This record gives sequence, structure tokens and C-alpha cells, in this order.
Amino acid sequence: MITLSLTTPGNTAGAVALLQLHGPGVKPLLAELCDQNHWDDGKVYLCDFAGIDEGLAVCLNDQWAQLMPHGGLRVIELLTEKLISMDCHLKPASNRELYPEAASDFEADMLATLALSPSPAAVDLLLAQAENWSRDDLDFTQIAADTQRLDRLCHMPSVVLVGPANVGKSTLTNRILGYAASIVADLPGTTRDWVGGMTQLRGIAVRWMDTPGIRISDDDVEQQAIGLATQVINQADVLIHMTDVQSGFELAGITERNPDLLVVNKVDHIDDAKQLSFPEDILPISATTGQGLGELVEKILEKLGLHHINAQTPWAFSRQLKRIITDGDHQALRHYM
Ligand SMILES: Nc1nc2c(ncn2[C@@H]2O[C@H](COP(=O)(O)OP(=O)(O)OP(=O)(O)O)[C@@H](O)[C@H]2O)c(=O)[nH]1
Ligand SMILES: [Mg+2]
Repeated sequence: MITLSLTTPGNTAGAVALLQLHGPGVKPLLAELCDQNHWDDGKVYLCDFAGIDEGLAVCLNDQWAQLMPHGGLRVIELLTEKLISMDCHLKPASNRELYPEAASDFEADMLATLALSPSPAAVDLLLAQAENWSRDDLDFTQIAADTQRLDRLCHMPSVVLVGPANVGKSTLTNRILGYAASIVADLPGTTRDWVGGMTQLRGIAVRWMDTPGIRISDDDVEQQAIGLATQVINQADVLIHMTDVQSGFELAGITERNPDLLVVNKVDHIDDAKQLSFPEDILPISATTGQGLGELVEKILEKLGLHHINAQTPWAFSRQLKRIITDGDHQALRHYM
């Protein structure tokens, strides 16, 4: 029986995919698939995979072979179907198989987490975990609490901007994302459907979302767009309520949940003396000049619990570690590491 494992992520397209074949008889299988009889161990051949795609193939020995077609989802699907029709058995690759260089399951899971984390800030922390989990004074209750916030390094949290029309939400969005994702105009009701993009705040990946300005109008489409944004607003990890120096903060009842941060925009319109009179919980910014944006980023990270990441913090980054801290199983931890 020959097993087939996809060792590149199966749910997203990439430039090249890697399919691993393992079992007796891989050479005859490749000969049939690629219509080529001679295979030297370790030599890479450019092959036609049964008319599905052209790519590279290598036989490592009589038991192991690797196919490297293009990484489009359809190519992977067709090639997998073809190999299954040739009696290969599809088996999800374990992290230990994907990372043969890992010395333990712990290390293999750490490398898999590292490969999938969208936040550069996770790198140093993950690389320190073997040392962090080797300590004698592990407090599983504290680790569970830290893990809740540190998991946000892997599952991008959402930051959602709400507020009245024309206060500069899209201007701020475009500045934070670094490209023109959202249309800006001196016209209330410019943004219709919510607009989002991925960005990094001090090395921490977040999904940033701009929503249509909330206002009463007789425009049906605009009111529907405001309604659609409600779900995004309610699920926000950090909800920022923005107004500008001309508007107040009276949006009570329009969003179901309270905002985490209050921001007043366009402070470049007013002189310094007046800026000082803002209450402490309101952050003055200017989306146009960039004033106050560094402080805004810090406040968002504070709300996410990621303002200060101490590399010495143990983090239950894998399912296995989560199970270990829930069960309080020190024995299983030693076995895992
Ligand atoms: N002076 C100044 N003008 C700004 C600032 N931010 C945005 N503006 C201007 O305000 C107007 C509205 O900006 P938008 O970003 O479209 O506002 P919005 O909140 O997205 O508006 P809606 O999509 O209608 O809800 C534009 O003319 C911007 O150039 C700022 O910090 N200072
Ligand atoms: Mg807008």
C-alpha cells in the first residue's frame, strides 16, 4: 500500500505543491504516472503527470518519492484523484512527518505553528517555548490565561472602525493598510459595504475593517450596508468609535456593543490649546497628518493584551499543550517534549 500525503497547505493555492508518496512500489507507480521507466535515486526529473500538469518528481529510494506540481488547488485536486485511482491511500501528514528535523512532537508542532502564524511577533516567542516549558515552576492556570491572549498571534484579531459619516474612517483605514482600500471623499455616506484588509501593528497581524458611516438617510442601499456591518461590529475584537472635532460621541444604541476605544479625528483643524481639553479616555488623532497614530496602535495592542510580549512566557500553542494544561498532566508534558 502506498500512502499519499500533501505536505504543503491544502486549503490555499501556492506556487508549488509537494505530494509525498511512501510505500513499496513507488517506482512502478511513478513509471506509470509519468510514462517514464528509469528512476535514479535522488535525481530530480521534469515530468508530465498523466497530462494533469508538468512538474518535478524525485525518487528518494524504493520507498519514498516526492511530486512537485504547480500549487493551484485544481491541480492538487486532480493529481490526488489520479493517485487515489492508482490505489494510493490518502493520509494527512502529521507534523512530525512534515518536520522530520524536529527532535520531538513538541518541536514539530512548534515549527508547524511558526509556519502558519501571520504575526512576526510570534517568531521569537515560539522559538523560546522549548526553554519556557522546561522550567520547574510552571503555573498551568497562569499559562491558560496567557494562552488566551497569545493565541491571537495565530488567529488574526479584528479591529473595526465605526462612527458617523465623513469623520475620516476610510482615510485612517487607508493610512493603516498602506494602500487605497477604501474610497475617501468629502461626502457623507461614501463607504457602503464594509471594507477590510490585513495589516501588522508592531509585528502583530490584524484584520482591519472600515464600516459605512452610521447616519439616518432615506437611501435604502446605504441603510442595508449599515445593517450588514452590524455583524462585523458585534464580532470585533477591538471596536474603535471615531468621530471628528465637529461631531459629538452620541451614537448610543446604534451599535449593540460598547466601543473599546474612543478616537476624535481631524485635530489638525484646531489649535494646540484646545486639543488639551479632550477627556483622558478620548484619543485625539489626525488621519491626514498621522498625529496620535502611534499611540492609537499601542492602545489597540493593549486592548488585545499584546502590548508587551515577554518571550519567557510559556504559551500553550498546540492542541496537545492545551490538553496538558487542562488536565494538569506533567507526565504527558515530559513525554510530549
Ligand atoms: N483635515 C482633515 N481632514 C480629514 C482627516 N481625515 C479625513 N479627512 C477628510 O474628511 C473627509 C471624509 O473622509 P473619509 O475618510 O471619506 O470619511 P469616512 O468616515 O470614511 O466617511 P463615510 O464613508 O461617509 O462614512 C475627506 O475629505 C477627508 O480628506 C484629518 O485627519 N484631517
Ligand atoms: Mg468611508
